[in-house]
Amino acid sequence: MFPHQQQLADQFQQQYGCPPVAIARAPGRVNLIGEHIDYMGYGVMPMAITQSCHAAIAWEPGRAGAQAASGAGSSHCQHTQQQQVMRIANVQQQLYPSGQLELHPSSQLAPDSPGWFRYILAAYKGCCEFAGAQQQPIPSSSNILLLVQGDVPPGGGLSSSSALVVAAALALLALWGVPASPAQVAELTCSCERYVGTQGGGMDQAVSLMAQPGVAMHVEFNPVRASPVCLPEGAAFVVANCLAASHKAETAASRFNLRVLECRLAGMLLAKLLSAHSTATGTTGGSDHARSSSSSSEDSCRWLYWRAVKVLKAVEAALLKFAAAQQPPLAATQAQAQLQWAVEQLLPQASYTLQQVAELLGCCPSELLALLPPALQAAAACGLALRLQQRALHVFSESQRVLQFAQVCADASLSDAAKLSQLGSLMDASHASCAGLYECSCAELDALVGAARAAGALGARLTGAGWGGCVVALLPAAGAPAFMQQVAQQFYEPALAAGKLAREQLQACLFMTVPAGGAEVALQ
Ligand code: ADP
Ligand code: NG1
Ligand code: MG
Repeated sequence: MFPHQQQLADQFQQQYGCPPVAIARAPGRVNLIGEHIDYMGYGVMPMAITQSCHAAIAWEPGRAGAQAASGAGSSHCQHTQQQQVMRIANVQQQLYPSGQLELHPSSQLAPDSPGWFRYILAAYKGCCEFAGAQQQPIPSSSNILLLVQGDVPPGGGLSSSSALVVAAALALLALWGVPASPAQVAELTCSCERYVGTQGGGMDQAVSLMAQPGVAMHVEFNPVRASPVCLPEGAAFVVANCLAASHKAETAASRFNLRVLECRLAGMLLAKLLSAHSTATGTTGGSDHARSSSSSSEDSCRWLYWRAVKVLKAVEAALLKFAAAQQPPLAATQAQAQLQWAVEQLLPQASYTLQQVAELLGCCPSELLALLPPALQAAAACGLALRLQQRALHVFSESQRVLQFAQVCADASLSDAAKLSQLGSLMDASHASCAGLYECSCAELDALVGAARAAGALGARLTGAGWGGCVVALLPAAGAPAFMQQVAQQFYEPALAAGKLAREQLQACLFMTVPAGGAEVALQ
């Protein structure tokens, strides 16, 4: 039995007058390093936290027993009688009002629905798609009852949203009796959370599902997988909330999606420019036309066709080849320096307009937009300056830092103290890159990172998407209590004195965390 399970079962009984069939628990996460690179195909290094979201579920009694609509060949639920609905309530009724959702895979949220229902609807749609693809029947003749309870701070960069989506999806699949592996649920919830708006990369859902207690997880993608990384003895991680909330999905044209767009366009442009360059110099071979007749050496560059580029990871190998082929040969031999050099050569402007990107790609803006999903089209429609070089430089360097972080953790020749110090430096460098190149920090986060370093952190950085939310700081375990006291005094006392924070909220804003286990489902 996991914490809150019995309590939630009792609350469910009280709310709906029947017991739940299943209760799912999905944890939030803190990302140690690897920010804004999952959606560009690169691995990241999060760990689960104990704060979780729980979803208790049952069929509503009193209607004919659930019948299996055939999901075979179709992901659509069938409705023979009345419209099937899901009745939804939250233990925190004041914050998250109750209501109901009409259940149909193509249903839209009614305008007066509570905002948090977007995540439940997304989970439902994702589960319908998954069951349909698996030719699994979706029972649809009874209404569904759902009760949610969660203690992951919302808008804090600790993935309260994905904890909710994962818990809801696990509960639904359990109710329907549709089997799915953690990796399958990770893929389906990553895709379906995009219905809410943000075009994320899958880190949050994957670690929530696949985390193991006591270790960080190196999460990689395509296909999604997670391997444990042992952290050095004596490492302590403290999470601190900067008190500015970061709600990434508020608008379709969010800051988050603008970053995804910038990275996607940087990848397309790098592929196009590399193709042009290689045609001229013969270094990588092939234009972006007539691929079907290409020779075998050109075959290896087939993915360079710019229209097909979705992630910067796909461009990295060609960039390295480009840098290595320059005359005179580069002095810097390190992959990271070569990458940086190549990006600076190929994307020299401080910023680009969509029109300029389209011109460089040899198409018109509308043709370019047509290649993007609607959420990225909406981001492009804002007409903001596109800082392609800076975003690409962040992604390439941050992905290297993730690998270095894993290498330091695994290096048996290093003492634990040396490991801690090197990990701290990598975390500091990550924050500098997020703040400078990626511009996803904010004044409050920078002040808190500063306060953490002044209080003895070996490294500190924003965690999650940024623009508010939390900082994660690395400390030698023995120093953690004094650190927390000093940060509380320096950062939170002024907020307490000004009445911006109640003393009982402090514990949720500043806490030490250890790697927790992943999601679980209890059938009642
Ligand atoms: P983050 O994932 O960083 O916490 P998001 O902006 O992505 O921030 O998600 C926060 C949103 O998730 C909230 O505004 C709310 O709609 C939803 N949410 C989070 N926790 C809960 C909860 N316990 N109950 C209901 N909705 C929740
Ligand atoms: P948070 O901070 O939990 O919203 C988001 C994305 C991640 C990742 C990080 C930045 C979603 C659901 N989550 O996390 O995939 O891109 O930002 O590293 O979109
Ligand atoms: Mg989120």
